[in-house]
Amino acid sequence: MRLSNIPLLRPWAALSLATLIGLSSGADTDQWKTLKPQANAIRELLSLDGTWNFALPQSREIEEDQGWTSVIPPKLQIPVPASYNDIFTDPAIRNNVGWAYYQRHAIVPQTWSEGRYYVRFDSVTHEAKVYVNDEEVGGHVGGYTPFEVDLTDLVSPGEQFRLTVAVNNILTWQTIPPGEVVTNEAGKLRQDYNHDFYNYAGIARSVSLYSVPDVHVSDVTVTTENDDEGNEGTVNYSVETSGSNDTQARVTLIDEDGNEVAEASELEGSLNVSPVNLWQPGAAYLYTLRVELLSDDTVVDTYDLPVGVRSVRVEGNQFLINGKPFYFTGFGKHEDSPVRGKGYDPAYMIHDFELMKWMGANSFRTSHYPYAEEVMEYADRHGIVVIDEVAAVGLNLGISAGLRGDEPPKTFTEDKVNNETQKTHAQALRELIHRDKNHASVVSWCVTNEPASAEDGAREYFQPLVELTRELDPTRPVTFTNVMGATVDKCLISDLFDFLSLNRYYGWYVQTGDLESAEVAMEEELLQWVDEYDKPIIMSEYGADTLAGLHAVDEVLWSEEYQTNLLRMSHKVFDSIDSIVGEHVWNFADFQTPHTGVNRVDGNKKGVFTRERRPKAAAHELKRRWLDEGFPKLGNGTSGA
Ligand code: GCB
Repeated sequence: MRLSNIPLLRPWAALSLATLIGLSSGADTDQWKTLKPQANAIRELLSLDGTWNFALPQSREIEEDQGWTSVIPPKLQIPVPASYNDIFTDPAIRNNVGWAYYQRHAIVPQTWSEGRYYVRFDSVTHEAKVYVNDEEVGGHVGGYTPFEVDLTDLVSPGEQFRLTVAVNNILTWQTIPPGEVVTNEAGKLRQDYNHDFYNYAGIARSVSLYSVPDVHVSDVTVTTENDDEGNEGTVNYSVETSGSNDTQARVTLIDEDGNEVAEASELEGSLNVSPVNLWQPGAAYLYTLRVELLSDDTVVDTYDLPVGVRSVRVEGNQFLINGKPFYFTGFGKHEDSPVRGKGYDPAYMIHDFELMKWMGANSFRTSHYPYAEEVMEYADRHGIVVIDEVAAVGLNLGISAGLRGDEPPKTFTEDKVNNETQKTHAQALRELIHRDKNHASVVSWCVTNEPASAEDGAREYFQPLVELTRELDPTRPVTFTNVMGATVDKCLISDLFDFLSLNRYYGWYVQTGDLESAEVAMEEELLQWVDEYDKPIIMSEYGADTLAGLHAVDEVLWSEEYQTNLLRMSHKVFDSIDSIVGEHVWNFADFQTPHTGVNRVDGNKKGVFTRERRPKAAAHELKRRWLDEGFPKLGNGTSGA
């Protein structure tokens, strides 16, 4: 589906799960089914990151403009990976609505004459069309998950080719996340959307060329089981190959010291390890699952997958990791930094993890979209727990209408969030789970952030998506974040989920400036959820906008003291309620937002760090709390980080 073609609308309310699953995958091709490339004795991997040429189209219609059929001059050059919006000084680029072109030349090495080779995009936001010389060879819809194009029959080894990527940043009611393009009073296109982060666009993650042999590993899926003590562990695995089902294989599990601890010779099976080193929060242990494909005892392909053995389940009002109650400390985050926008940056990534470790944060939510694969790998390696969220944010017209004091329009209607949106949403879930299914750090899927869950149509929209999520991965608990106002008596979907995630702004958007009243109101509401559901509750967002450096003796909004006091007040309430199993402060760092709201001053300032990652007073408050040995909620074997 192209973003630029708004599909015909059909009544969607009668959609059943069977219908949904009976639909095609929602993508035109299976270019999204890409296993992360790696270099080893058999496979090669070349980065195409660096400086590309860049241009906006002369006209709005990509078919008319056909910018890819010519060489884009190096007048404007752009770093990959990065969002394009903040790189240049020209407002036409920053505020572009529609297509933009990236181009570079590349060569498939002469030595890759055997086997197949691909170009892989870790993400292009939000839609990509890929051209090799003058020909369109592939594309992808969805700004936060990878895709690849098989180049084998398109370019010869040793041949230089022109690689052009047309990038579209348009959001419609049928994209995830949704949005709407309007023509403003001055006759210009403007992208509107209902989420509170800037619509950064571009080639935000790495691009690579990679080679594989003809018969190769095309996918690996693992699930793990273990007893709570770590005496016995099992790695269930299943390997897909480009060859036939009777491809010979050797599958080995290797421990961190390089010892083989289990071996099998089938493409699907279970490997037992006893005793097993468990993957634990704050104490990660990763085995390597090495898959080798054989032909007459010669290894023809090999792929290494890091595997953490751990179990996750919800029991009563507890969230258990390896059978022990886990209490989440940490944040809702964003991929956001100055100049790069949403571009992947390893320095910011590792620094963020180090700051979280410094203050005892053991977890985060990938609010509000899948993060770079490197982030997930780092979380696996360092024992950080992740709630993995799909980019389904802004399925709620009530929030911004509420802020303007308008009567909220309906969200789930034929001309807004409809059955086509649901199809895109289902595909986004497929792509997220396909990409992240093997990460030990991922303990839950979050299928949406703050939808209009109290509105008619919410249940019909979400029930099939929750069922699809469970079908795609029966091993991880499923959640969504509930918006303030969709209270226990009004929310139509909370019973569908394994645990509750509540975003609450007591003391900020309500009871503003009055923390005493906020405490009473928050406790009262949380106890209603506890009474209604015997489920764990994570406080998935709470916080206050804070201008770093603004200090006050009294309770002054936007001051560092107010943010600290609001967190303290919230923690007092959380500590008094058993079912609260986690606290994710909104947000880790200040981040950029659309420039269309008067309630944001150069972005959202609810970070406990500034956008440049300098701590506000709240960071020290959280550090004191989360690393305090007497912290009432940690214990039971869970650790800070
Ligand atoms: C929310 C949203 C988040 C916003 C935040 C805020 O509930 O989930 O995306 O940034 O509130 O600061 O208003």
